[in-house]
Amino acid sequence: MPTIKTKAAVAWKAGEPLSIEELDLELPKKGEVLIRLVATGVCHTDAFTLSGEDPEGIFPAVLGHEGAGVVEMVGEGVTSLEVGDHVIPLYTPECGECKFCLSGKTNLCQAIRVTQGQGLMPDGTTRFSKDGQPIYHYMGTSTFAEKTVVPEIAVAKIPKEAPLEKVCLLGCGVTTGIGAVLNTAKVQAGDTVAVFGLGGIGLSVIIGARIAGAKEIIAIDINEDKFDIAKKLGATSCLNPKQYDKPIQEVVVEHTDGGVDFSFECIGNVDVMRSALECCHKGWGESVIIGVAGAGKEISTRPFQLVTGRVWRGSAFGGVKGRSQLPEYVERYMDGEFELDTFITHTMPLEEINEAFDLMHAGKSIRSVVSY
Ligand code: NAD
Ligand code: DAO
Ligand code: ZN
Ligand code: ZN
Repeated sequence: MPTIKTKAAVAWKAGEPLSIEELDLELPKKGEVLIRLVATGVCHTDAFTLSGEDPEGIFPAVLGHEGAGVVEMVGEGVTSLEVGDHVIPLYTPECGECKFCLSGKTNLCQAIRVTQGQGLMPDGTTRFSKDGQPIYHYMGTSTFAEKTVVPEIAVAKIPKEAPLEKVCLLGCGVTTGIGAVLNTAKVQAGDTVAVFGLGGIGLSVIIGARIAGAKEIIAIDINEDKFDIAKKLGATSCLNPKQYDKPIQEVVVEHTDGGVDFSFECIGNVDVMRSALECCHKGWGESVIIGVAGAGKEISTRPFQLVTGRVWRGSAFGGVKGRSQLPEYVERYMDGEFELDTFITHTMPLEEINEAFDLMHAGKSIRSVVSY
């Protein structure tokens, strides 16, 4: 099989820093495309998998799922993409044909779910290798590499005018947050919203809530350094749970005359998920779980919280169907409906990608963007 070389950051083992390697990359097979990445964001989910907490984590792998780039080659039978197209790889594909895609109820296409979860391309093999050893794919995207191969159904074509070094953030974080508000929760003008966790996801929820016309947006984090950005993006008040001697849900309920219309958990902490549910208004308040909790974690609350009208739901990639709906998010960004610059607190070459993880763990970054 013909191969090319690509530089990539390899996660050899859980808990170890990534290692920059030159890998062999097999050219795209039937229904696949080769993408030259221009930029990739580093999301908490990459750190989660690298930590070993992800039950689906497979090593060695090329992580990364928040990228943007240019199509360099198409495999046999690819009809919807051509060389030179500007694209965002999708960890939530859209085949348009499976039961899930046809349901009109979800963005969770299942066409390649099994192999993607195993770190493999749909034919059950990897395209990356090092000295003959297979290196696994991650979330079907593997954007921590100069070049990657992805299935055609996992690629969104976007306008060529879009700045790839910024719209890469629409490959995960920003779309996830805005979409959770507009698609999953369907927040309406005049609603009240509480956002738990002010990383890339939570700040994007704030943007979504502002776009929806929420009258009150309560931003909650234990790191007060996040509050300035939260206010700049539209938060009307900021709370640090550590500053109170009672549960934060009680503080929010008192502050909002009975609770918020919608809350969003953007951390992955099951105790905070409970707070997020319980700060919702009796009778109608809805809480959306976005954060991904560690292996084996479970959520709990008193069932009476649900009996009395609160609703718990979840959201993946903001409920957005990548191929048909992500281009619209790129256009909304280009039209100035929201900005991305505030999110990009750090940029670096691939060689310095471990710094991106350090900054995230230290609470010093919103998004680090690796430029190729
Ligand atoms: P991040 O690390 O940048 O931000 C998390 C924020 O939570 C930080 O500001 C941190 O200070 C805050 N925090 C931590 N513990 C807290 C607590 N007890 N109370 C209040 N605030 C607390 O992470 P991110 O990239 O924004 O991702 C957030 C979560 O969303 C992660 O779990 C990630 O895996 C998940 N995620 C989910 C989806 C999806 O589609 N559902 C997509 C992307 C990311
Ligand atoms: O269809 O069963 C499935 C899995 C879909 C993957 C959705 C992942 C969303 C949460 C992970 C965070 C993404 C960065
Ligand atoms: Zn992500
Ligand atoms: Zn499908």
